[in-house]
Amino acid sequence: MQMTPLYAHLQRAREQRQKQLAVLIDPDKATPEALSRILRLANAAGVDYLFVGGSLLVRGETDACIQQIKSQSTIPVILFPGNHIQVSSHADAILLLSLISGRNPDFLIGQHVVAAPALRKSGLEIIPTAYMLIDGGRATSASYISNTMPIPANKPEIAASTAIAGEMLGLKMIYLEAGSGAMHPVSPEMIAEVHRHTRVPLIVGGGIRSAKQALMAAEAGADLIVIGTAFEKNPELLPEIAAALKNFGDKP
Ligand code: 1GP
Repeated sequence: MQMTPLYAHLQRAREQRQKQLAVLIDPDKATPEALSRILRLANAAGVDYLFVGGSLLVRGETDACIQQIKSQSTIPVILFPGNHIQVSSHADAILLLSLISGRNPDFLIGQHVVAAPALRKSGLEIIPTAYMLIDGGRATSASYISNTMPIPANKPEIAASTAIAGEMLGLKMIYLEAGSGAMHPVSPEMIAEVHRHTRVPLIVGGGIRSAKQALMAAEAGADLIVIGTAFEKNPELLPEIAAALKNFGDKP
């Protein structure tokens, strides 16, 4: 199997039980000033990745947002697209998300077909990702826009079977998503069940607001934690959560 740079890095981190942090930047919400502040904190804290995207971009300024990031940071930028138009060759990589928790063909393969020629030309590193929406206690943009039903939070066995199927289909990462601003993050029980049954790097995000919640997800088997809303509301949380994940292996 040919290894691509960022994916190889993600796999190595998993093998070495290092926990990584991605900051999610929504180009619609991040003003240039707010973005500069987050980037200063992310650079200082040694954040591993910046995810850029959202379920619905009203202003659609992904390119400008990434150009600003690239002028102020060397942290790799990974596109986390809500749809096929959110492709920017200024990024380093893209999570090619197949929404395998849902049964909407457009988000399983349709958007991918439309984006494929541009993706091939873009030079972006493509990371095929099994994207799974998990019920986080309230309706989310991702669920509404994709017109799909999330997996019930108390059904870890459904999440595990879905993740196994995704891995068998050749997807290279699994992303358990409670939805941006979720009331409840994905439970440690569900993360542990998915982790037990799969080998590819495991991303967990949605509703994580504290170092304690980030560590619980990491302890349960998440390799990469994604946080957006909490840092938008309180950027000062960033150094604390980043440090907690970096020191994960130091605990007795
Ligand atoms: C959403 O997983 C991400 O796609 C992050 O969610 O905004 O709730 O941190 P939050």
